[in-house]
Parts: sequence; C-alpha cells; structure tokens
Amino acid sequence: MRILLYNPDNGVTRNFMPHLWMFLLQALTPPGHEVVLIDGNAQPMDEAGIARFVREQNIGLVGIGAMTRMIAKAYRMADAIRAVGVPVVMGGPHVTEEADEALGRNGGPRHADAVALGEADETWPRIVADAERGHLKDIYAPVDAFGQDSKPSLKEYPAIPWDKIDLAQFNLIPKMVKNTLQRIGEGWGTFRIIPMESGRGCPYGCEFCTVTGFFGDSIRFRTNESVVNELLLLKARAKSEGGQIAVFFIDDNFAINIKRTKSLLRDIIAAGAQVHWVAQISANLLRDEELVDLIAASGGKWVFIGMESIDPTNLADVNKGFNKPGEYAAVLQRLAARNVYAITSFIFGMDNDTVGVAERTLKEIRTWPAGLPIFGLLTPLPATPLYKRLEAAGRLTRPKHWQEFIPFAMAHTPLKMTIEEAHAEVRKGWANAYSPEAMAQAVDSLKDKPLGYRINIFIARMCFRGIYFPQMGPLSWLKLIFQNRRTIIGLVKEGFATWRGRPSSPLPVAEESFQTGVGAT
Ligand code: B12
Ligand code: SF4
Repeated sequence: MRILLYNPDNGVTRNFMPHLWMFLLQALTPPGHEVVLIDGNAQPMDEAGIARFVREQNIGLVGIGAMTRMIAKAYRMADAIRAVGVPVVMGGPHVTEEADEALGRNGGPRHADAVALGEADETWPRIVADAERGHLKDIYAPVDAFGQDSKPSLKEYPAIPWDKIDLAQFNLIPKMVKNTLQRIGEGWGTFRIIPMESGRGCPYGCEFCTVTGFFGDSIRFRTNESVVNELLLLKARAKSEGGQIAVFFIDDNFAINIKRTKSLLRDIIAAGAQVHWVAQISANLLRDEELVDLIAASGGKWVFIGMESIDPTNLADVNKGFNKPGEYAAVLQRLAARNVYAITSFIFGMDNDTVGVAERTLKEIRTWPAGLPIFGLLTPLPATPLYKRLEAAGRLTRPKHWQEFIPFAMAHTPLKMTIEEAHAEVRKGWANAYSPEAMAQAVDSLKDKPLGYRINIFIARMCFRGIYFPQMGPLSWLKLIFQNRRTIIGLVKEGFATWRGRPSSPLPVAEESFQTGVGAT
C-alpha cells in the first residue's frame, strides 16, 4: 500500500523545519508499504491538489497530523481526500482532545475514518494493518494489555534513516543559489533544520500547555547512544551532499534532568557528533554553569526560553512560578558569554497584564544580550487547565476558536484590558523589537564578536519578524531589505574588508555565519 503522511501548512509562515511525527511514523511503518511525505509548509497544496495527488499516486491511506491552529485546514484536506474514496486517519494533539469532532460525533460533519489518540508509536503499525485489510476502527488508543493508558518507552527508539529519506522539500537554500553555495567552504548547497527528540514528557504542568496532559508528567528518555548515532548519521549526510544541517531538539525541556542532559552532551562531544543545535530549556535550569559550558561545547547555539511574562503574578496565575523574572538577565548573560543566544518567548493578555505590558517588557529586553524575542497571546488550547478555567468562568468568547483560525487573535477576555488592547500590545511588541533601529542595535551589540555572529543575528531576526508580519512574497522581502539597508550595507562593507584582509581564506564569512540553528520561519 502507498501511504501519504501529510501535515497542513500553518497559513502564516513557511516552515523552517519539518515535523518529526512524519519521519517517525515512516520509520515505524511495517515493511511492504511505501510512505510518501508532504509538508504543506514546504509544498503548499489545496483541496483539489491533494485529491488529485492521492488519485494519481494511487495512495491507499492518508495520515494527517495537525496542531489546533491548523486543524480547520486539516479537516478541509481530509474531506477532499475522503471524497475521492481514500481513508484518512488523523493524529496529534488536537484530535486527541477533540476526537468526537474529527469523527463527526458531536453534531458536525465527519472528517476522519479513524483517530489515533496520544502517542501513536505503538498503534501506527496496527492502523496500517487494519487499513490494508479495509477494517479501520474509529479510535486507536495506546493502552496496555490491561486496558490502561500506556506511554511508549523511548529505549527502543527506531533509527530514522536520515541517509535515505528524500529531504528535497526541506532545503532552506533557494534553488537559484544552491549550486554556487555547494562549492563554498564545506558546502552550503543544502541547509536543513532537522527535528530530533531525546526525551518526552514534562512534569511542570503550566496551565496553558498541552504537553503535561498529552505526554505525561514523567519523563522518558532515549539512550545517549541512539541520539549520538542519529546525530552522526545526519552529519554524514550533510557532508556527503555538500550541505549543512542543524538540529532542533524538540524536547519540551531538554535539561529537565540535568544529570542526564550533561551525560548526553558529554557523549556527543566524545563521539565528535557535534552539530549546531537549538533546544528548549526553561530559565531555572540554566543556572548551572557546567551545563551551559557543555551546551556551548556540544554545538548548542540557540536556546528557546519560555519566559512568558516579566510579572511574577502572571507567572503564578498560569502555574509557572518557577520562572523568576529577576534572574532572566543573568541567565541570558551566562549564555551569551559562551556565544549561545536565546529565543525569548512572551505571552501577553495574561490576567494581570494591563495596557503598557509591551513597553514594560521591551524595556527589559533592551537591557539583555541580543536575542530573538517572540510575542504571542494567551490561548486556551483544548483540554488544558486554562481552557477549563476560562470555560467555567464563562470567559471564552470563541470557545471553538480553531474552527476559524485567526492568527494572533484572542479567544477569551483578559481581566485587566480588552481583547483589542491585548492585540495592540502584541503588535507593539513585534513592531518595536523588529524595527530597523532594533535590528541595527542587535547587530551593533555584537560588535566585539566575529562578523559571522552579526550576520546571523541579522538574518535570524529578519526571518523571525515574519512570524508576525506577513513577508512571504519577494515584494515584502524587498521592502524589508530597503528598510534595513543601512545595516545591510554596513555588514557587506565589513564582510568585504574582512575578505580583502584575509586572502588565504576565501570565504571566511560563510564559515562563521553558520552559528545559528534557526534559519527561517
Ligand atoms: C517542535 C514544536 C514546534 C515547532 C514547529 C513544529 C515542527 N516543525 O516541528 C515550532 C517551534 C515552530 C512550534 C511552534 C508552535 N507551536 Co509547537 N511544538 C513543538 C513541540 C515542542 C514538539 C513537536 C514534536 O515534534 N513532538 C514529538 C512528536 C513525536 O510528537 P507529536 O508531534 O505529538 O506526534 C506524536 C503523536 O501526536 C502522534 N501523531 C502526530 N501526528 C500524527 C498523525 C497521524 C496520522 C498519526 C496516526 C499520529 C500522529 O504520533 C506521534 C508519535 O507518537 C510540541 C510539544 C511536543 N512535545 O510535542 C509543541 C506543540 C505541538 N506546539 C504547540 C503550539 C501551541 C505551538 C504554537 C502555536 C506556539 C505559539 N503560541 O506560537 C506555534 C505555532 C507554530 C506554527 N506557526 O504553526 C502545542 C500544540 C497544542 C495544540 N493543541 O495544538 C504543543 C503541543 C506544545 C504546547 N505548548 O502545548 N512548535
Ligand atoms: S515547562 Fe514548557 S512544556 Fe512543561 S508544562 Fe510548562 S510550558 Fe509546557
């Protein structure tokens, strides 16, 4: 049977990174089937396009995975596929919580023939076998022999065959410069950010987050050996095709068990498996100097920190009191001292937020080392404690907000400001943090570092700006380049001067500029 695994586009940004679930399920598919992957962010498709694809490619089963924000698109695509007679199985965090919606059991239309609840590592082979026999069940739940909810152990993690998978759709290097760049230094013909997990689960239970409910509060880890081998495979692939890779450790809290993280990082270093990597780590765990040393030595370049708010009352409200705003600056300095920078994520519209929250947050950010701030709105995702609290309080203004997804729009009323005021605060956060002046300041703040760091922060910031401001077409990029022309001219001049000063090393900038794991959003 030919199986298509499809992830819908998020409708806002191009994907800088493919989704891990597709590669994982591909690796877990029993022999005898062929699995095709399409990520809508890399290969945009509409309903007619996917219906044509499944017919022409003789696809016998389609698996669709989606977060809440893409679910409306996922349902439309599923409807189009089912209309041409091909069964659809859906999985992922949204349908796990809203299985009745996907199966049309709550009064709405049916979108999926089957739903895989929770982690599907163990149910997927059964789903494939049932689909082949034409006997798909409605629901596949990961349960043990006693019918109890069971979480897959990651000790027997499958080897994802990165050396063989067709990754053409995930190359971030534009086609027109690919051939030229392939010849630069160690080769830049391809640049891919690859998702990898080293563990699952998070005990912290922040109120707005799906993770503790979905993956559980006890953490399961892969063996160090399996992670190291995967890194080595990816490294070898990049080398063999004259390209580069960076890895995004998608663990929700990569250092949740500091002892184990240190041991993994030591093993990576010992095996020479370092690649440039990004990971999510909460600020409280970055107090450990030795951990930060190992992060830097093992290739860590960017750390995503869910700071959420600079107001301790807000943090306590969402059960994230372990974040201490008073230590944010010190944590970022500690990272920057090792040339590791941070993606700092903030949520506005929290219950203690008032008008002016953006300016107050920006004022703090300006005192920190250069990084990549991002601003979102508190969003009640299905089945989270936040959703339940707001629902009980009658505060949800759009209880089924996912049925009509609107980027950066609240679905409930904050306590101390209006929805419109919260939207204006987010806009202000993005507009100020990514203004040409802020871009220039970020570049300038790294003036004592090699040029590559300045180029990287600039490119990463240009791309991150696109999370909020639509900049998908060439025209919007041209406008952006024009607005930032002074910084660009400065960097080009400096690059030219460096190149002329170091004739024996023809392309030093390219070598240095690969400092960031985050290429484009
Ligand atoms: C990596 C990641 C991202 C990446 C993008 C995704 C990517 N390219 O990988 C980035 C950093 C960009 C990102 C951004 C956001 N993310 Co995110 N992200 C994650 C993260 C940390 C890991 C995802 C992952 O690969 N997990 C590991 C795989 C193995 O798990 P999985 O995807 O769930 O797949 C398993 C099962 O769900 C199931 N399954 C999944 N799909 C399918 C399909 C089929 C057919 C079947 C059978 C089974 C199946 O089987 C898999 C194996 O067991 C998760 C948290 C988490 N730990 O999962 C959040 C998470 C998915 N993100 C979340 C959110 C909310 C966001 C944002 C909206 C945050 C924001 N406010 O801006 C943005 C939106 C992004 C966008 N523009 O679309 C939520 C989604 C909750 C929900 N109900 O939708 C999660 C769960 C975290 C949370 N805080 O609750 N994210
Ligand atoms: S620490 Fe991160 S992953 Fe864990 S519950 Fe909080 S927000 Fe979710």
